[in-house]
Amino acid sequence: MMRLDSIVEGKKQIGIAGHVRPDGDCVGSTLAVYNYLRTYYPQADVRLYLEPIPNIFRFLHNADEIRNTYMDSVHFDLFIALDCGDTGRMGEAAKFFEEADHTLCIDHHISNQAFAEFNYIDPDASSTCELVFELIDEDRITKEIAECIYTGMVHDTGVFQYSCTSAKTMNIAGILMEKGIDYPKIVDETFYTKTYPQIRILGQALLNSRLYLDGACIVSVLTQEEMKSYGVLPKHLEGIVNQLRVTKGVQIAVFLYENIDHTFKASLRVNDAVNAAEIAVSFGGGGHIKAAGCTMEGTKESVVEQMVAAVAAQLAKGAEPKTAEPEAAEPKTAEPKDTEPKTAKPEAAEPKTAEPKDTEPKTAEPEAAEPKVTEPKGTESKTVEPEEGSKEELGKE
Ligand SMILES: [Mn+2]
Repeated sequence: MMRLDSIVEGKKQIGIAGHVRPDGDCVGSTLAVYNYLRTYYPQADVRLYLEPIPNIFRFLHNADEIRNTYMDSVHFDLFIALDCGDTGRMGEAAKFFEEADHTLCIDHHISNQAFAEFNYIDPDASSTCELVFELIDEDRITKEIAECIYTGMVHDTGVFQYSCTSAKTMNIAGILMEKGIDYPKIVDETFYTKTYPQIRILGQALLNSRLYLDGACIVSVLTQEEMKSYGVLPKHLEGIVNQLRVTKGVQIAVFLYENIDHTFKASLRVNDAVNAAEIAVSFGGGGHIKAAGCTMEGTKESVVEQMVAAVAAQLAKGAEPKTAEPEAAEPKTAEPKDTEPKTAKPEAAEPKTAEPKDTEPKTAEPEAAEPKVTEPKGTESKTVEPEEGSKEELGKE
């Protein structure tokens, strides 16, 4: 069994990075490792590189030590990539990783090709934070480290709601709670609370939504002009796609926003036996089965048309009888899965839901400590998923 200690031992110059547009799991996992190394390896020079993090995560211990520039001329004897499916996701920090003597990757993206020297990758894990927990000794997890890990788990599971949440996830959360963390505060202040502009842009995005493919697909697009008029940035749009996803009858939700260069960033979430990652990959993106993302070019109308066509093709594929599958409920793309049955949904076509990783799943829920259940009423149980590779922003500020 891999241990972080055995890899770190003897290293003097250690670098850490997560993915661009850091989300809760990215910030939580990188800071958990950073704080662990600063606590137990004080003699090492440890540097954590991330793009500016959402303000909601600034309460995490040592968040003020995160470096946002990449000019250091140091050579790392170990560089650790967290929550990145590939080196490209590391952005500017990729150069440090590529030049390092030794590399370690800890990740849960299904698309991860084990690009480091040491790899600890489990697509069935709820979050990269859950994997960080597994790599370190439970007794060495301080309250500060526990806060980081718990925050990431909360974000990638949608507060333990998405189907990526396993019994193991809950057990780990329980252990972290016993470390003295203020868990209701973490959930409320980092996940549910939204600023007024965020609430208003969410409303606009919902008003802009349209159903396609007989109601199986919902798409909403926000333009730069709209974002400017509400005073919001891309990082403030977190959670919108998850709200679209709970529309009754919808199998796949797509949220697009226009970038400054007029390309469109798409976030996908699926409820049924279709693979969001396959759709995203066809546009050069990536992610998880249940949550994925990509960047598209074209006019607003044209990107919607291309996306709907890709969704239609994926839905048609999902409808084909699988070859030789005896099992009923098996979605073709089921994930590799682990042992436990994640969500036991009775329905046939239900894929278990792997989660998306990245991007982001926050849902807009207002309440605080409550266990909220965002169930779309009715029919099926859905699993919400988190995101994809695009995790984008979480954002509240
Ligand atoms: Mn993640």
